[in-house]
Amino acid sequence: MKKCLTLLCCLLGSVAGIAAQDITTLQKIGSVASFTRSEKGVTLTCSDNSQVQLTVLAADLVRIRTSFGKGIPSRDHSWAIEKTDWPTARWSLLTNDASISLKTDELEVFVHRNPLIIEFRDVATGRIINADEQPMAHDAKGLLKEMMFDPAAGPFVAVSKRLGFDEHFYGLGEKAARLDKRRSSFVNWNSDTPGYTEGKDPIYQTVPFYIGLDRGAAYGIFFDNSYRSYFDFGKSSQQRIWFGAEGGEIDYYFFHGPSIKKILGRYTELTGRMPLPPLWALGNQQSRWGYYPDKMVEEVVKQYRERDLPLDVVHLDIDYMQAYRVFTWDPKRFPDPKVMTEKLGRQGVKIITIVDPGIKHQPPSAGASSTTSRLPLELQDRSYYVFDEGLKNNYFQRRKNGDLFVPRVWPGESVFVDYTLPAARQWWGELHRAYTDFGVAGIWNDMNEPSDFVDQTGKNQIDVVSNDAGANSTHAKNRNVFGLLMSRATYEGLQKLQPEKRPYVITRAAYAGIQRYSTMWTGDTNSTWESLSLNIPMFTSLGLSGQPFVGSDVGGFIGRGNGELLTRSYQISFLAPFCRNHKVIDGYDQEPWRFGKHYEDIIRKYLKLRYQLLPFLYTTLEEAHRTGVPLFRPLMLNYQDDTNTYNLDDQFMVGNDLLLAPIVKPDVTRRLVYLPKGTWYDYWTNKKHEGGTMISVEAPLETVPMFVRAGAIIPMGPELNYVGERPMDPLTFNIYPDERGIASVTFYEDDGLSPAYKQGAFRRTTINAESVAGGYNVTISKPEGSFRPGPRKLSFVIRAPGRAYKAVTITDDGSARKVRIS
Ligand code: MIG
Repeated sequence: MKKCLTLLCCLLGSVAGIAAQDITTLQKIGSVASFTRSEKGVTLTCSDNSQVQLTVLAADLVRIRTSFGKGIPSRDHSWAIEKTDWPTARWSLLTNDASISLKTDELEVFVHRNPLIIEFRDVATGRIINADEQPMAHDAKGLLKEMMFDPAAGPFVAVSKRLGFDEHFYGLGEKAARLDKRRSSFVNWNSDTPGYTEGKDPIYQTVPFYIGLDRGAAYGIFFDNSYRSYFDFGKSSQQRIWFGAEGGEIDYYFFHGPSIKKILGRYTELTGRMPLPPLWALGNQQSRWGYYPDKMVEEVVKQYRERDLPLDVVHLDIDYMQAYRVFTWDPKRFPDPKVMTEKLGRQGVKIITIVDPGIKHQPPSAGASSTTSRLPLELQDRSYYVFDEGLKNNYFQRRKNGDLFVPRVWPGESVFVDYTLPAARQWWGELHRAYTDFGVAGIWNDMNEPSDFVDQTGKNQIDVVSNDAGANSTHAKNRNVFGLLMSRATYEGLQKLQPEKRPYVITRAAYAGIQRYSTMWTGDTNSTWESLSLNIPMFTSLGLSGQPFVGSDVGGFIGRGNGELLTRSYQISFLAPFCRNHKVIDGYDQEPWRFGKHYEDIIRKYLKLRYQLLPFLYTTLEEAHRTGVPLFRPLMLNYQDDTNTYNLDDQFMVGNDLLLAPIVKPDVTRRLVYLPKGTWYDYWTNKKHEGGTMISVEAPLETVPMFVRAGAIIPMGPELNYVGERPMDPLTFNIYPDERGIASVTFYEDDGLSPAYKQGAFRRTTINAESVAGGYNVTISKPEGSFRPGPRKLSFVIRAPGRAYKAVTITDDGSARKVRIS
């Protein structure tokens, strides 16, 4: 039997390229010979001269760093980490001949000396939360050389953990996979994978962070290693899960829960949180590979306005550039971009331009040189300022032998910037003047895996060296952080060019920590039901990996969709942070009206609802910014004790209060919906349902099953066709009382545009409703923060079935108020 399994693994391995590694054959770390104690932890020295450093960063956060056969290097650098200065947390040390134990107020790290096995125990319950299944190991003999991208960058390092019989796994960033990652395995190697389907792995991003959930208690592990990495959550073994990488250190952070929300809070404290994007970024967005010339963009906007469809943003794909030269405009297609953005601006529409990392490789012809982005066509062909400047300043990536690295991307032969160089990042950031000067509102970073048409595996880049904060390391280490650093350069550039505005960046590739700089979308999906069904598990998994601002091409990118697919797609994305319809250049058109009025009318209903829900969405997004808990949630995040939710990934929640059960199959107009314990209101009918069970719900094409948690108050604004069309007035508070007749909300607002919210220019208002004497008393507390929205009307509506209550409207003057509804 065992033989069969091994054989099967080998067969699978040759296809998947991963299961074949048998990490049990790797050389295990020696036993603990001695240790030293420091203020923040201990360093173990092992019988084979390896060292392990255990550092207490907080009561619920411990870092494990291991170096095989030598001492821990003094260099300690990561592009992912934001916070390094942790105040010393209380911890104690207990040692004897057999073990060394570090104990914080929450977590005990218990180290068996021989063999060296690390266990994490919950101090409150004494339970082992997580334990090594075998000692940490490395490939001292080069057994895995064959499968490594760059054997010279190795050796392979691996950590092996015991697999719980009923343990579930979540997170791991962007994977074309289901919510619960149990019994599957993954590779992280940022890759351009157009038309990916479920199971395709890796795809664009690397976030080596996961959450384990065992018997209701969660922990987190962030393996901060940017080499090609592997996570096997019990696919190749029933006893063990393991993670490893093709080089670098074992360097991981262990987060103690037991609450997942708490873990996300810590993880995003460590790797940074999402700054608030401009409010208009929550508006509806429309894109198309091939929106040119300017007249076509204007026509799209005209159609949106004439058809009364809300729209905030149009994206310009690669065709706006002059022969794919980044930071230029094609003067024939877009003769006057500033006039265009102003014209669209008057209709409430903003422009976002795509920016690829590939800079056209174009040595200047004799005599020609310029530093403007708007040379006439003939002159740009002779001299391209971006190439000239980058070359002169030595900002471009080079091979080990000193040659420029020349990949092939959209401009043909190209060069890439070494974004690990601070000066190069700054230069790249400032180049965005070519857009901000013309009124462009945000930047879309594509192709930053980085994609290379010569070879998508990265082999063509194997000897490309990046400065890497002085380490001068090769592609094996830097590929997975390329997108992160490009986005960072973009974000910091926009911040510098327009300090009064919040930057808005979208990226395809990323590494952990990306949320500090950029939002993301899930790349080149298909216009198929299969692809659509991945939306929910992918958005929720990204949220569980620190990335709250996510979305997918509405309607799907590649292939021909239809009205039903597009409509169902909007019924998910109208509540995703990033709501953008996008289509490949040679695909059938899929703007909301393309399949006829019937579908267009339904889509309009959802887009209008999204805009009305902006106060609710923004409040929930601010929570993500402040706490790391995402807007778009799997049910298990809100109901961690409910095992029914552990692999439920065709439903989602927005914040704590809205629950949706979309249709992701054709020709289906009814479905089962799981409602967790508590009372739920059908959003469309106000009908009440008792939760803790499955219900069967009608879902004709015009209706996505949508429920509100009893106890919630959902703030909604007026109908809008774009953000800022008119003030958020009136604000309507829809009250959904729970069994005790109580409901509440803490509502957030700010100017939606500037970074002033960081200095307290926001308003946070708590509203409580309580059933008293046949009516409701509503208390509006005195708002927090210095933002003054100006006078507006507040309406309070009780959404309970049965007896009709009269809505009450007051004029808000920012003071504490009491309202009676009878
Ligand atoms: O090689 O810019 O994912 O959204 O439309 C394809 C053209 C390059 C891939 C992106 C897609 C975009 C397309 N790009």
